[in-house]
Parts: sequence; structure tokens; C-alpha cells
Amino acid sequence: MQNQQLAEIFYEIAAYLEMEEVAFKPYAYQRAALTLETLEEDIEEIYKKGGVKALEELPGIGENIALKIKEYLKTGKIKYYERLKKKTPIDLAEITAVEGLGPKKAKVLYQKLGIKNLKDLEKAAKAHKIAPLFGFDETTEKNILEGIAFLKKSKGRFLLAEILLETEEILERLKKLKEIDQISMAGSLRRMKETIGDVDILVTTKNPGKVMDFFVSLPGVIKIWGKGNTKSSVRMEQGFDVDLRVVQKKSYGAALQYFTGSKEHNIHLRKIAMDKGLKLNEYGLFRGAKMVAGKTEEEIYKYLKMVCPPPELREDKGEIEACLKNNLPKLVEMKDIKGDLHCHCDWDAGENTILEMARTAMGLGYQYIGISSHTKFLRIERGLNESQLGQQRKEIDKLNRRIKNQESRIKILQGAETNILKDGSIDIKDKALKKLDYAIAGIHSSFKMDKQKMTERLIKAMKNPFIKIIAHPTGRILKRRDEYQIDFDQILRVAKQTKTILEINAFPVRLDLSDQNVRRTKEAGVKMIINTDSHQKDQMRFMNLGVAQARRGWAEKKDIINTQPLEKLLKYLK
Ligand code: DGT
Ligand code: CA
Ligand code: CA
Repeated sequence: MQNQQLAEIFYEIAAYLEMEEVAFKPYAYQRAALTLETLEEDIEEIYKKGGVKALEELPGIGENIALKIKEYLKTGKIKYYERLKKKTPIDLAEITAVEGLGPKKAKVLYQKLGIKNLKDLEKAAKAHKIAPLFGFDETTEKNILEGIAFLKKSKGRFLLAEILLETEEILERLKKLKEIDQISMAGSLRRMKETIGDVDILVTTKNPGKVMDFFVSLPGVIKIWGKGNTKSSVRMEQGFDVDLRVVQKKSYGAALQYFTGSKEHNIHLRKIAMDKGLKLNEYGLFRGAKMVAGKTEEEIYKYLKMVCPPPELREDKGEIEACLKNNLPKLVEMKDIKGDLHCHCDWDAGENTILEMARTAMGLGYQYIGISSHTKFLRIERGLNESQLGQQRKEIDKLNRRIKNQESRIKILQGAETNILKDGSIDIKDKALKKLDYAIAGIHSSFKMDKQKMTERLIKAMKNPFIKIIAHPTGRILKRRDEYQIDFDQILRVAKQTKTILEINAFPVRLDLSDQNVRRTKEAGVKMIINTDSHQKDQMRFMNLGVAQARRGWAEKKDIINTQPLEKLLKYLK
């Protein structure tokens, strides 16, 4: 699939155009990029089937952009993009990846200091050349250096969502090969970690040669690092690497256990084995030379007198002790989820109508969906004011009556994703909040505040009796922006007092709360909700990422509010 590469080119074109200060056009390319990113079908297939006309039917794609997609599919290039790159020869993607640096600032940095890439930028910031520049002060310089440090930390790691979808495709192709008997993902991907270094796949087969030939010639492979009968390693065009290992059938469970990791879990488990006079490695569990278990993971853990922990827990954070005592939590599951309360629609910056979002929720088997449009402070997201929220209320009531007549069971709730302003107040009047089924509040501005002030800001919002849910509570953006500074223990104490629910935002770049924070929230007895923050109906399927995050934080069904049926949920939100 070339959807992602095309999306990235469009984002870059948008950034170049923003730099040139062209009006409107950047937005058109951003919209097209978003469509491509969330499209389930292969863009090439759509073009092959229906030509440019079919491309134009996609949301946000007009004739001009459709022709550029065609050009890319045919020639692998977009001339317009090449021209833009030539005109300003800087690595725009790299520079604008630094939090706080947009295309316009990048242009000033290039013109005044000749900064072309991250290396130039870091040098200039360290030499204090940036602070004296027009439009930049000393905090900007400090923020730039912090931003660069953060990028370095997450370099070479990929978002779970992008890797998961691509790997599922690879697994589908491999499964069609009749020579393969057993197959599984392993590594951090099986543990559903929020970012992934590389992909690990295990198979059993009687014909490794054939399997490896097939593997290294999969579509999308751009480099073969190594090819052998037990291990091959390739790079995919999206930039990540995949390791495929062939293991023996009798060792499949041992290998799966070993290569699922984490390393820390394995080291601890090996010690448990050693204490019992056993030896554990990727081939099996051994007493002397005799193999006592290895065919399945379960039999290995069972032999060690433990239950087998779900992969999401294998981080050596207490799961081994819990497995030994047989008191693992019963983790929340995807099938427990009864609705999604953080969804945008075309009233604000979303792509789809309320009805389209509700139909998608029905398709997912939900009992309810909450429409939570942005509110007025957030102009770029086309936030609604009090009177527009009132109009939306009427529309939702009408749709609920219509849906009821059609005997369907979904209930549409009206929420709103309000903004917590700098002083902790909410950008919508209480009188209007009161008419909603529930109100969410989130921080969408001034992220760099002193820790105590930021904590007070959030606390004030939680104390507003109409605010029930805090969206993406720590504000992080994976690979881009760290959490803002807050005293999380204090937040938890107030959340408990005020019965405020903390969100586990499942949007791929957020996954906020983090796994550690989920665990702390659960331990503090504060309830959570898993929401997708969808801006487009297809994004609602990312619920599974939020569920995985909840599981990694040891959350059970009872900790998660949207596992409750509608009546109970409403009671909680009252
Ligand atoms: P990643 O790829 O950085 O997202 O993380 P993982 O966990 O997938 O790590 P990776 O791909 O290096 O190795 C896969 C698994 O193999 C890892 O989770 C545990 C196991 N493993 C790798 N190296 C070691 C090691 O030195 N000791 C032990 N006990 N296990 C290891
Ligand atoms: Ca890995
Ligand atoms: Ca690996």
C-alpha cells in the first residue's frame, strides 16, 4: 500500500505551501493526506478500478490532487513536489518535527541562518544564535533543544498503529502459504507496546527454504539484511524492519515465549526456572538434558507452577509474582466495550455526519456513541459556541427519534470537548454545559506551564461540576511532544473526590494515559474511559489500541466506564 507514503508527501507539500504563505491550499493537501492515512483500501486499487474519477469521490480529494495521485502511482514522483523541494532545499519534515517549529519559522531559520536540518538547528540553538532572531526568544531556544532531545529518544521507533496494520497484512500473505504450519507475531508488537522498534514473526514449517524465498520477496520489501534457513531480516518501504524466524514444532512455545519478551520478563522467568533446577531458553524448558516443556507457552508456565500472563503484561512489573500466586487481574477486553464517547463530526473539524458516525458505532456493535465537538476557543478545529451546541442538541434529538423508529438500538449522546483555558476555566458557559449529556474538557493550548500552575489548572477544571471527563490527560504526542508537567498524584486525589473520569485516548499518536499512568489511576480507584477521539468514521476502529493500553496498565472491566450499559453509564455521568 502506498497510502502512507503519499500522505506524507502531501503533508510536506502542505508545509512548503504554508512556508510560502499560500492561503487555503495547505489545508487542501492536509485534508487529502488525512483521507489517505485513514483509508482502508489501497489507493492504487481504487485508481485501477475507477481511474481519476474514483479518486475524486474520496473525501477531500478534488481533481487537482487526484491528478497528482495518478502521477505518483504511474511515475513514483510528483513534479510539483520536486519543484517545491528544489526551491527551498531544507529537510522540512525533520525541522518541523520539532515541537513548536512550524514551516514559517523554518523559513526564517533557513533565510537568516541557513539552517537546513536538525544538525544545523541543534548547533545554532546551542550557540545561542536563534534567540536574537526576530520572532524567537530564549524560551524558544530552550524548547528547541528539548524538542530535539525528545526526537532523538524516539528515533527509529514506529507507532503501534502503523506497524500493526502493515504486519497484519504481511501475516495474511504468509498464512496463504501452505508450507507454513504455525505463525505468530512476537516481540513488542505482540505485547502491544505503544511504539515498536522492529517486527518479530515466528513460524513453523517443513520447508524453510520456500518460506524464506517467499518472505524476502514480499511486496514492500526494499532491502534484505540477511536470509538463512532459521532467520531472515528485511526492511519494508515504510522504514521498519521485520525479522522472520523458523523454529521447530516442539520448541514453538518456548520460542514464542522467548521472542515475545520483554527481555526483563524473560530474565526474571529464567531465574524462577533456575531456582527450580531447570533451564529455560528459546528451545525449551529443560531438566538436565531432558526437555520437560516447550511446545506451547502455557505448558512452560504451568510447569513453573504459574498461570500464563497475557503478552501485554510481560514487562516484569509484578506480573510474574501475580502469576505465581494465581491472582492476575482479569483484564478488560475489546468485547467489553459498549460505546465511544469522544467522536468528532462535520459540525466541527470531523469528516463525517453524526448519522454516519452513529452507523459506524452500530456496525461495531456499540450501544451508544457520544458526539463531542470541539468548542469555541479552538478555532482551527471549528469549535462550536453555546448557540451552535443548542442547535446540535436538536439535531441529535431528531436523529435519536429517527433511529428509534428504525428499531435500532444505538443511542446518540451529546457531549462536547471543551477547552481548559490557561486559568483553568472552561470556554463554554455552565448554562450550556448543563444541557449536554456530559462534558469533556482538555488542554489544547499553553502546554509549557510551570508544574504547580498546570496542576492547579487541571484541578480547577475537574472541580467544575459539569466536567465529567478529562481528555488525553497528559497531553503527550508520541514521537513529538512529551507530557506536560503535572503532579499526577494530586490530579488523582482530586479526580477521586470529584468523581472525574480520566480518558485513555486511543488515537494512534496519543495513547494518553500511558500504561504506567493507567496503572496509577486504577490503583487510586479513579475510573477511566477508553475513547478514540475519531475525526473520521474509520478511526473508530482504533479502539483496540486504547484497550491494549488499558490492559498494559492492568485495567479491568470495572475500571473502565464505557464497558457499562447505557443506563449505568448515564447514571455515572449525572
Ligand atoms: P522493540 O523491537 O525494541 O520494540 O522490542 P522487542 O521487545 O520486540 O525487542 P527485540 O525485537 O530486540 O527482541 C524480541 C524479543 O526477544 C525481546 O522482547 C525479548 C527477546 N530478547 C531479545 N534479546 C534478548 C536478551 O538479550 N535476553 C533475553 N532474555 N531476551 C531477549
Ligand atoms: Ca521487536
Ligand atoms: Ca527483533
